[in-house]
Amino acid sequence: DNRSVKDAASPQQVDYQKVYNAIADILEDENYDDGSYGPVLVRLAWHASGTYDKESGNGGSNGATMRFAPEANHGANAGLEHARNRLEIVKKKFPEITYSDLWTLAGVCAIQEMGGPYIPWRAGRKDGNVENCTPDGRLPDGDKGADHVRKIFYRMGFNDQEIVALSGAHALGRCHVDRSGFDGPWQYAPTTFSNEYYRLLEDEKWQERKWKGPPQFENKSDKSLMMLRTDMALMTDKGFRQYTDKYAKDENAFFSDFSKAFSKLIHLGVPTAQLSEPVPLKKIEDQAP
Ligand code: CCH
Repeated sequence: DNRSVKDAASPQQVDYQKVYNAIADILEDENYDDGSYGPVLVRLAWHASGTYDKESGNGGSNGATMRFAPEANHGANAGLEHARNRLEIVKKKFPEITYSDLWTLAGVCAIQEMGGPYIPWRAGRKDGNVENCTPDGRLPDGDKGADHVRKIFYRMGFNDQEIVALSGAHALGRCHVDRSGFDGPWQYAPTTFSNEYYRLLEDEKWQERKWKGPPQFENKSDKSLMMLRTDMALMTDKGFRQYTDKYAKDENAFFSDFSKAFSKLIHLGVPTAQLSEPVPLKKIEDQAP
C-alpha cells in the first residue's frame, strides 16, 4: 500500500560515498565485542532484507520496519538494537538518507571494509510504517536442518548455491548467549571476511557441545569455535555440500558468488522503479588520500 509509505528525499540528493565513509568511521570500537560493529551491521542488513516473501511480495529491506516494536521484538532480531543504535550517529549526520537505505549500505560498508568483495548497491528504498511489519517466523532458526533452511531461503527466491554462498557471512562475528542463546564465533578472526567458514567446516572435527544451552557444535581440537545445526547442514546435505567444497577451495569463487547473492538479498522486494543505478562505493583503502 503506497499511501502508507512516506516519500523519501530523492536518492540523487545524498552523497552515498560520504555516508559510506561515515559508517566506516564508526565500525571500530575496542569496547564492543571483537572490536568492531561490522558483523552486527551485516546481520542487521540481512535480517532487514531476509523477511522477503516472493509470493506476497511483502517484507524485504524496503520499509526498515524493524524500527517498530513488533518486528524489533521478534526473537531472531535480538541484539540488533546495537546495530541500529550505532547507526543513529550516521543518521544524524545525514538525515536525508532513509533507514532502509542506511541499513543496507551499512552492511555493504562493513563487508567491504572487513576485507570482503565489492557489493553492488542501489539507493531508493523508502521507510514504511508499523503496518508494514512482517509476521514473526520468516528468518531461519539455528537449531534446525537442511529442510528448514531451504524452506526459508526458497521463500525469498534463493537456490542452493546462493544459500551456501550467503552462509559464508558466518566468517564474521559471533553468537551471544544473551541474544540468540548460542555461544561463540565460527572462526578465529571474526572481523575478517574470508572463506574460513567453509574451510573450518570441512577441516575441523565437530562434535555436539555438552552444555545447558541450545544444541550447537564445537570443534574438537580446541573447542573455541562453534557451528549451528544449520551450518552443519551445508556439509552433511549433498545438494549443499558441492558448494561448500567449492568455496572452501576457491576464495575468489566465494567472493564473486557472495557479492552477487548478498546484493540480490539487500534489494529483495524493492520496486525496481524506485531504485537508482548502482552507486559506486569505494573502500577507504581505494580512495585517494
Ligand atoms: Fe547468521 N546468525 N544465520 N547469517 N549471522 C547469527 C549471527 C550472524 C543464522 C543464525 C544466526 C545468515 C544466515 C543464518 C550473520 C550473517 C548471516 C546468530 C547469532 C545466529 C543464531 C546471533 C547472536 O547471538 O548475536 C541462521 C540459522 C542462518 C541460516 O540458516 C546469513 C545469510 C547472513 C548474512 C549474509 C552475522 C554477520 C552474524 C554475527 C553477528 C554478530 O553480532 O556478531
